[in-house]
This record gives sequence, C-alpha cells and structure tokens, in this order.
Amino acid sequence: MKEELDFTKKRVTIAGKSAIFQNKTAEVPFYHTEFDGEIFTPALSENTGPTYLGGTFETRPGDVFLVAYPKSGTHWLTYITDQIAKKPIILNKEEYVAIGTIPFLERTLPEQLEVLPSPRYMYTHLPYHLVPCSREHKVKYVVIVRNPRDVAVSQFNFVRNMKIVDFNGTWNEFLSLFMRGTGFGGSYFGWVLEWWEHQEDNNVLFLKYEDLKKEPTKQIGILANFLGYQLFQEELEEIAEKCTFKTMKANGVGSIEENKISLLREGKSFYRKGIVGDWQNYFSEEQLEKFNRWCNSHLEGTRLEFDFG
Ligand code: PPS
Repeated sequence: MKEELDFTKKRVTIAGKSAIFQNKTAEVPFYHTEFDGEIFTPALSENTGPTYLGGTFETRPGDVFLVAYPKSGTHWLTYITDQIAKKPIILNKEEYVAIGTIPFLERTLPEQLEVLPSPRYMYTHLPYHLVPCSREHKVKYVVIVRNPRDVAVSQFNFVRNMKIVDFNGTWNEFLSLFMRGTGFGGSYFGWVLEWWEHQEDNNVLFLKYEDLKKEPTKQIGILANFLGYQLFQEELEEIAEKCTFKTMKANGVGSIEENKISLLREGKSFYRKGIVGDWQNYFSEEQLEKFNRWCNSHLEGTRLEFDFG
C-alpha cells in the first residue's frame, strides 16, 4: 500500500526552519512530519505543509477552527459541529478529506478552502503557535482535549493499525515515546497546555471529551451557543443521538474505512471503543505510577484537571 504514497524524504526549509515530511526514524519509529524539531501527523505533506507550517494561510472573517491533539475526539467534535451548522457540500468529496462537510486543514489545499462559503469550518491538529490566526478577522477556535491515559492508548492502537503510520513496537515502547514528547502529533502536554493558556480568550471554547461523554446535550448546547446558534432541547438531543459512538461507527463517519487506499489494517476500525477509561486495560501498575508522576509534573499549578473514568 505504501508504494501508492510518496514517501520521498527530503529536508526542506519553510519560513527559515527545517522540515521533513512523512518520515520514519529510529527515534520516532512511525511515519510523521517534523518541523523545527517538533513532531506532527504525516497528514502535513509536501503539498500542504508549506502553507500551514509556514503560516501563510489567510483567514476570513467568521472562520472556525476545530482543534484537537490527535485521538482526542476530533471526529466527534467535527461531526457535532457539522450537525449544528448544517451546510450544503460544495466541494467534490473525492478531492479532500472531510468529516461531514467539514474539511481537514492539513490535507486540504488553501485554494480548495477558498470556495467554501463563510463561515468556514475546518478541523486541525495544529498547535496554538501554528494555527491560522488573524488580528483583524473574528476567528473562532473550538478545542477538545481528552485525558492523556486514554489518548496514549487510542494513539497506540491507531499508529499500529494505520498502514501509513506503520508503528510496529509494543505498548511499553509507544508509552515511552508518548512521554518523551514524541507521541503521534508531538508533545501531548506541549500541545494541550499551550491551548489551555488561551481557554479564557473570547474566541476560544475549551471542551473535554469526558464531559461530552457524560453530558452530551449540555456540552452540545455550549458549543452551539459559542458558534452563534440557539437550539431547542429537542434539537440538542437529536444531535447528541446522531453523534453517539454507535451511530457514527455504524455510518462510517470520517470515511477512513471507505477510503480508496485502505488505510487501516484488515479487521481494524477507526471507531475502536469510544469510551473513558480504556487505559485500565493497558497500564501496568509501574507504568501508571511513572505516567502519573509525569502528568503531575506538567499539570501542577495549571488548574487543568482530567476525569480518568
Ligand atoms: S484523529 O485520527 O486524531 O482524528 O482521531 P480523533 O477523532 O481525534 O479520536 C478518535 C477517538 O475518538 C473516538 N470516537 C468517539 N468517542 C465517543 N463518541 C464518538 N461519537 C466518537 N467518535 C470517535 C474513537 O473511537 C477514538 O477513540 P478510541 O479510544 O481509540 O476508541
């Protein structure tokens, strides 16, 4: 399958900084994109990387970015937003990767986004310092975070199951990479804490996967209000029902499974478990102790707390 993709590993310079796309090394043994010493998902390619890493994407008034560290509920948040802001699809679906009608920034060329009507909704894994921004346009960011134990487990399964990411190591090896700041998508705490510093900004809404799981209609209501929609309770309930794990899995939302190049290993689904607390099936006592020390050292004094189920 890999032969169908272009894995030419050339170092290039973007905005004066060094980048290498879709590379796999001894230190980071799964396909990833590296820029200025940071790790990004391999979705940032030679085609899109220069725009989004180089910071040349031009925002428009009303743009909304749905932002998540990989495996934190990106698809879920995006599909919910799509239900709230139902818009007709404009682009040819074959041309870009989307959840519902909302495109994935890292895989979409800026010219493809130009034809979208305002307000444009886009989803991304970019960190705060690289996400498109504007001084003059009113741009909004909806950020979803998930507890680091479940993110590590979800990423471990994902990097093993995705052919184009191709990680062949053990859980213990992946956990070490994750804690070293080389998880799938780079440093978990680097990403989360940078966004967390902006949680009180007027144009930022900070959501948690675990809250969405526990009280979906309330959280969907908060999201809808932030986006400028006033929905009735029945409408919120209808959206919550449409966006459960079971329904999204049954409908193959996000279409990784349906993709022309089969991206997943046989028998594996993008919709794995969708629960809070699966970490209990993976962490040994020793791993958990080390992981907790690592988490506490990052979370101390931040007031950011997680529900681990
Ligand atoms: S990606 O590839 O980074 O965009 O993945 P992302 O969408 O961020 O996260 C994938 C995990 O989210 C789970 N998921 C859901 N959980 C609850 N409800 C719904 N509707 C839902 N949809 C997707 C998905 O199963 C992945 O988590 P795990 O723990 O691996 O099952």
